[in-house]
Amino acid sequence: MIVPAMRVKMILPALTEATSPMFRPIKYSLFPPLGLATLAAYLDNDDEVTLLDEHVEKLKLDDAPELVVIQVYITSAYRSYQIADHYRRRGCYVALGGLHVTSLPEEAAQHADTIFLGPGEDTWPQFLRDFRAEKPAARYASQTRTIEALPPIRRDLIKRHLYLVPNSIVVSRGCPHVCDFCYKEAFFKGGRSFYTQTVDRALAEIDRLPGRHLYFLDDHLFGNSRFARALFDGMRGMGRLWQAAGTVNSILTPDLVEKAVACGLRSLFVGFETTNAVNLKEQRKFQNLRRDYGAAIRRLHDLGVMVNGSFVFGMDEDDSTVFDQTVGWAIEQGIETATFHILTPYPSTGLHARMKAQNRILHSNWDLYDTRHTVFQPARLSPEALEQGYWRAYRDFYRWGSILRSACAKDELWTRLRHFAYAAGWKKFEFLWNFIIRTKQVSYMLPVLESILEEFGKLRSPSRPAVPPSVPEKGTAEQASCSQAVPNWDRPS
Ligand code: B12
Ligand code: SF4
Repeated sequence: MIVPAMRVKMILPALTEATSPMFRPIKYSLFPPLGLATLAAYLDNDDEVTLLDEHVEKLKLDDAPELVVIQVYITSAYRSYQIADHYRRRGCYVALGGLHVTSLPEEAAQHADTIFLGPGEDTWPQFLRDFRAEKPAARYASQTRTIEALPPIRRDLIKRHLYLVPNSIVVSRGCPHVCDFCYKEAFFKGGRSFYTQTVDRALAEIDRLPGRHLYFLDDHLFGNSRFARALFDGMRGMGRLWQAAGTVNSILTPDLVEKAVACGLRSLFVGFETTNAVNLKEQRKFQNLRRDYGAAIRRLHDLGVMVNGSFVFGMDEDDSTVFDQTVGWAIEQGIETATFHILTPYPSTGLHARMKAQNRILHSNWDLYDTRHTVFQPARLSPEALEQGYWRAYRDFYRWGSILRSACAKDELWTRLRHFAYAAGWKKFEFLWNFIIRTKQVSYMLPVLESILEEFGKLRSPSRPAVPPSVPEKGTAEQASCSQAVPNWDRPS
């Protein structure tokens, strides 16, 4: 049978803020749409495919491709549905997939011809076969979980010049842990929820990426330490500089971070989430977390790795003191950049079920499920106080005086200066980033980022004895990893 070539339009819609004509935060120009570029690899060579990311470009919606593919996040759900409805009215076939579709399939199905639940590596090729044979199903749910035979991602479709970090990469899916508030369990329901590429294929993918800088977007790159060690060994000598997310436990595991540093790790996103032991116990029975966290930070700093700490406000133990306490602690520890979040119960998570059972969900306006708005009734704070405290935390952490104090936690003058310049560069010059994005110059900033990462690696301080690795008790710091967070290094929210 001759299968006709198709016109396929793949869209990553943006949330409203990302398209604002007034001000565009740099975080929306960081990473390209990797998920859609992964799916595009399954299309035929003669299919005509376009990949559009509304975070960085204006969408033209006056065409009528045979197939429209939309990736739906919670914060872009309404926008996604609007685009989907538009194309369906034009007679196009619309496929919706992604995290929010998986969480709320019935809602998404009202706007699609076909919906996809879970990762797309097994269902998408199956759908394409069915679609070409003119018998597509209305719903596909992923069951076979593997990325071992992933075809090379269609990076040629990515407009690299529009991103600060065009070389984002994932070499695993999911995570071995099961935190209550995380999207992960819901998304991977019905199959494996943590799996990796083969080391050889991961190295080949890295090799295909131009330039030096990489950002691993894996939920937990260190989650399978055997895989991680082999990957880091293989990356030695490749001349890469890279950033990623990791857990406190993986930082404290003997020899793992050293191997990562030896092949170019220069900055790590660490999900501390809270410094309150009761909060953590409520989630996963944590103990002695302050000591472990401090040791993890010192260990990274001693190895020349910058820390982006992630914190979540609004857990049940949090009262009005949590903001000052957290910010004070982060400054004291000399954390370079911090990302704060308001606890957000995403639909289908354990946290959402608990909040719903307690009648604490305030509304279901998905636009506001962006970790900057309070969408549930906190236990010891009013919703307004939680939001105010969240914004104050950002202001306080990034005050000139705070940056200076935090930089002074470093031993040497030069490392202090570098800390100061790096933290200030992200947060104090947002107007400049806005200008750079608007004038489409963002890719010119990559060499600046690379040189900062490179220099910081050289600046590891030999004057202080290195913090020895230690494995914390099982169930202490391990679960505090990425949480609600997007692992970028500074996330001015
Ligand atoms: C990179 C990233 C970003 C980047 C860019 C997003 C991008 N370019 O894709 C930036 C910085 C812009 C960002 C911003 C935000 N993000 Co974000 N981000 C991520 C992160 C870390 C990685 C995404 C990724 O590339 N994954 C790798 C690829 C291969 O997987 P994938 O994209 O999921 O695609 C696969 C499947 O989903 C599926 N699939 C997806 N679409 C479709 C469509 C079809 C038809 C099919 C068949 C399959 C399919 O198949 C793909 C291949 O398996 C994820 C965490 C995560 N692990 O997903 C959070 C995550 C997606 N972000 C999240 C959030 C909350 C946000 C913010 C609201 C944070 C904030 N406070 O500002 C904003 C706003 C997002 C928005 N635009 O609406 C949440 C989303 C929760 C939810 N239920 O939607 C996540 C899950 C983080 C978390 N742990 O909670 N984010
Ligand atoms: S929050 Fe992080 S550590 Fe916990 S399950 Fe999710 S991805 Fe894993």
